[in-house]
Amino acid sequence: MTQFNEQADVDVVVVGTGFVGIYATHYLRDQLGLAVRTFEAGSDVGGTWFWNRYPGARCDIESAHYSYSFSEELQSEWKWSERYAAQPEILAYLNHVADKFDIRRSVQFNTRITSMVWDDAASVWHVGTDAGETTTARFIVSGAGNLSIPKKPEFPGIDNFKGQLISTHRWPHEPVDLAGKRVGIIGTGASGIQVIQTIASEVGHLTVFQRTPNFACPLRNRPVSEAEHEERVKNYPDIREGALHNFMGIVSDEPGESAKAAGEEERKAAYDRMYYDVGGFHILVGTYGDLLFDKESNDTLAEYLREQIAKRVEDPSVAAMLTPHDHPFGTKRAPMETNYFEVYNRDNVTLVDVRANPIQEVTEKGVRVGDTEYEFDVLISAMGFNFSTGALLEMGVVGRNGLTLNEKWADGPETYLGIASHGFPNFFMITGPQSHVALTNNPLAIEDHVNFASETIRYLVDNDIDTIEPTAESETEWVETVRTLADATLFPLAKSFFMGANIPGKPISPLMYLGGSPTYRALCYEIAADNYRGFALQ
Ligand code: N01
Repeated sequence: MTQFNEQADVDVVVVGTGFVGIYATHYLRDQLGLAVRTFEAGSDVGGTWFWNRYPGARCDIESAHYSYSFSEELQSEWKWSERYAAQPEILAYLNHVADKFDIRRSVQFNTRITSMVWDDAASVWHVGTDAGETTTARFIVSGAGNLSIPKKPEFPGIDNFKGQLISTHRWPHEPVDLAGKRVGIIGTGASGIQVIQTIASEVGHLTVFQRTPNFACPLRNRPVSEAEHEERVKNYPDIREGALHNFMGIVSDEPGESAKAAGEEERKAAYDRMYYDVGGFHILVGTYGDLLFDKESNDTLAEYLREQIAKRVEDPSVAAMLTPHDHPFGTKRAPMETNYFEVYNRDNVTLVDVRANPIQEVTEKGVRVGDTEYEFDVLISAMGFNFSTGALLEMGVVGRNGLTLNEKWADGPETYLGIASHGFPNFFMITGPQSHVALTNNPLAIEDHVNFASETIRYLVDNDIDTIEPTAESETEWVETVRTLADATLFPLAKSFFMGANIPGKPISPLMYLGGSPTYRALCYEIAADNYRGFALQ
C-alpha cells in the first residue's frame, strides 16, 4: 500500500462500516492502493443494520436492488431468501462482503470520532476519537449515516421509568422477552410499524401512541424460489441497468403521466394492482409520474389508501384515527407493512391519539396522557432520527479558518451536490444533505457517491493536486436548485424529516435533491468530466 502524503498518517479516514464504509474502504484501499483507516463506533460492521435489530426490522426495497452492484461475483454468489430481506439477513450479507474483501483489517472498531479539524498549513485533517487518539489524513470519506442519530424521547420524567425502556435504533443484542408483557410504543413511522405488526401477537397488551397517522402500504413480501434466484442472477446486468434509469433506483412499471388525467376505472385498476399484487413503493413509482408533484393527482391515491384502511380496520372510530389527512401521500416517507392495520382488530391492542393530547410525562409506571396513566413493563421509543445532518454535526468538524460545520449550517445545510461543503476541503459526505439519497434505493446512491469521491481522489493524486472543495458560488447555486426542485413538489406541505421538521429547532429546508437519481448521476459525471466544474482545485 502506498501513502502519497508524507505529512499524514494515512491518506484517507473512512467513517463507519455500513454500506458506505465497507465499499469505500474496499475501493480506496484495494482499487486505488491508498492507506486507509476506517473508524466504526460499533463492535462490528453493518451500520444501520448492525444497530437496528428490533423485532420485524426489514428493508422495504427489494433485495434484488438493495445490495451492492459493484462486484458481479458478489451479486451472483449471494442468495437472498426473501423478496424483501430482514435485518439479520442484510447484516449477514454485509458480514459476507466484509469477509470477502477483508475489510476488518483496516477498521478500528468501538471507536467514535469526536473531532475532525482541518489543518490548512499541512493540508490534512486531524481526526480525534473517543479513545483519545488522533490520526491525520488527507481525505475524509464519511459514511456516518443519515439515520444514525436518534430523536431522543425527552419527555419529562423519562428517567423515572422503572420498567425497561428500549429504543428501536439500539435494540439489545440479547433477546428481549415481551411475551405476556404490558408494552407501550411511541411512534408509528417505518420502524414503529414494523415493531407493532411483529410483536402484537406476542405481548400481553400493546398500547400504541400515535401522533400522525401514516399512509402505510402493503409490502407483499414472499420467499425467493431457487428458480427466481437463478433468473435474477442471470438478469442482474439488466436489473441494475433498469434501476439506474429509475427515479428511485428500483425497477418498476413505466408510470402513466398523470393520475388526475386517467379515468377513474383505469386508476383504480392501477392502484389495486400495486396495493394487492405487487406491493412496496411500486404504488408510488410504477403508477403515475405526477403523484409527488400535483396535489389533485396525489389526492386520488391518498383517497384510495384511506378507503383501504376503512376496509381493513373493524372499528370505524379506530379506522378514523389511523387515517391520514394532514399530508399528501409520500411527502412523509411511506412505511411499508404486512397486516399492520389488522393489528388494531385485536383485543390486546389499544391506539392512543397523542396529537390532540400529547404525552405529558413518563412516570415510574408508564406514560401519562391527559388524566390517564398507561402502565407498562416495557416502553419502546420509535421516534425517528435527526435525518441527514445529525451525524455530520456530531463529529466536531472544523474547516478552514476555524469555521465549524455547525456554525456554517446553522440555518440549514449548504453543500454542492450533497457531497461537499465550501470551507471543508477534501471532505466527502457520502449521501450527504441535498444529495439524491433520500428518494433513492440507498446502496445505489451510495455507490454513486463512493465512486465519485474515490475517482476524484484518484484524479487529485494523479495530478498532484492538494485540495478540492466547492466554490461558494456553485454551492449557493446548488442550494437554490435543491430548493427550487423541492418547491415544485408537494414535499413542503408535510412536516417531515425530509424537511428537517421532526427535530425541534432544526432549520426547515429540503434535505434531498428531487431531480431523480438518473439526472443527478448524469450531472455528477458531467461535472467531473468538465474538470470538476464548480469545485476549486489547488
Ligand atoms: O422514524 P420516523 P422511523 N410524540 O421519523 C413519532 C428508515 N427505515 O425510525 O410523524 C409522539 O419515520 C413521529 O410522529 P410525527 C426509513 O427511511 C427504513 O420510523 O412526527 N410521537 C413518527 O410517528 C424511515 O423513513 C426501514 O408526528 C412522536 C415516529 O415517531 C426512517 O428510517 C425501516 C414524537 C417517527 O417516525 C425513519 O423511520 C425502518 C413525540 N414527541 C426505518 N416525536 C426500511 O424498511 C416523534 N414521534 C428500509
